[in-house]
Amino acid sequence: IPMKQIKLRRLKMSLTNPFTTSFGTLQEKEFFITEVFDDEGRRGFGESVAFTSPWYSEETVETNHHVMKDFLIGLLRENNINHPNDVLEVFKPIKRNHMAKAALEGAVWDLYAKQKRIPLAEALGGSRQEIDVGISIGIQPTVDDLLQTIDQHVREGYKRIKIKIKPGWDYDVLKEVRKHFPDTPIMADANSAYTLQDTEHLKKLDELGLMMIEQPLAHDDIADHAQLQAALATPVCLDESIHSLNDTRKAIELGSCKIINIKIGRVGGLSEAKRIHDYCREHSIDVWCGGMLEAGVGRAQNIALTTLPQFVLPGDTAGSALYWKKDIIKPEVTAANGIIAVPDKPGIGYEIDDEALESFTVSEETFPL
Ligand code: OSB
Ligand code: MG
Repeated sequence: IPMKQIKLRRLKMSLTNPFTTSFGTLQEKEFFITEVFDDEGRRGFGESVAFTSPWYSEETVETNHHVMKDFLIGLLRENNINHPNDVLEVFKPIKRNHMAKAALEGAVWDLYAKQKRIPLAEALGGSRQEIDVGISIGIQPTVDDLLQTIDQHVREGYKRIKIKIKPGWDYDVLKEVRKHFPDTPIMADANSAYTLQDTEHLKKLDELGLMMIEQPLAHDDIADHAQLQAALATPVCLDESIHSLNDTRKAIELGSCKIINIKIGRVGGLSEAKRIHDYCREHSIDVWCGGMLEAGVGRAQNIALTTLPQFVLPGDTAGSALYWKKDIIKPEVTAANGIIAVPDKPGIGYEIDDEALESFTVSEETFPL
């Protein structure tokens, strides 16, 4: 893949609503937009998804910057990339730092698809023209606020509602939600807020008919989740615990979960995400595409990935307007009745809004490739 230079652009964007999980509240998003250029003026874009604090995983905006600048870009420069799948191999000497790797790999995928003049979805092997999406609702100040927020999004047509939970904001809240929304597909995400000692308490959730409970136990655990899943009727979905195809295989073999949330950044890029998808398809494990409060580039990648056939459950990639006053892509992502139309233009399929991109840019650096 001919590539001549790469730009790392640091952006700062304010969320329209603060987003609260069991690990903290996010109000501002700082991240990198990566941009690879070829000789013919084509530009491939990627996005880093780590937050400023290592709350979700150990990566941060700063570690993404350090690892891209001091290690990964050099590997891209020194090695031949014939296909975007090669990037994963070329980055192998560097351990983990999956979000940093995915930020660069995504830009290579976009450029590759643009050079081939095909949509990213097609380059990945996906065929859906529409995808179903749900919405993730952060922890709210009161149960009334939560019920009102849910009501609004149910009326907008989102296909399932995900509710963030933590000790003290779980069973009673969800029971109230279920009472008001008896037929709505509802799930809960704990972001690692519990331990096996909470098993009896979590078993109470079984009566609420949740689609799944996401990442109830430690971020670095697979074994305890198997014990918990054996005790629960509610399917366990793993998010934070799954970093690779290997983690996926072990979790499935141990019975640690029945569903997997695939996030491109968490697993080191689109190629690994696709491998995880393929493995889950062979093993009849349902998957869905998670979110990291992405701006438009990350959102577009999530949409392209979700066109693969085993993404049978609605993902977290809601419309741009739920996150940003203004997004960095044209048109912005919109979901009508919980359905997003997959773009048919080359690459990520959305234009970059260069003016918006510029307005959110805090700093930028260019490196030869
Ligand atoms: O656990 O899926 C998560 C947001 C930030 C960090 C972790 C998570 C989330 C979400 C929202 O649930 C995803 C989104 O709407 O992009
Ligand atoms: Mg999660």
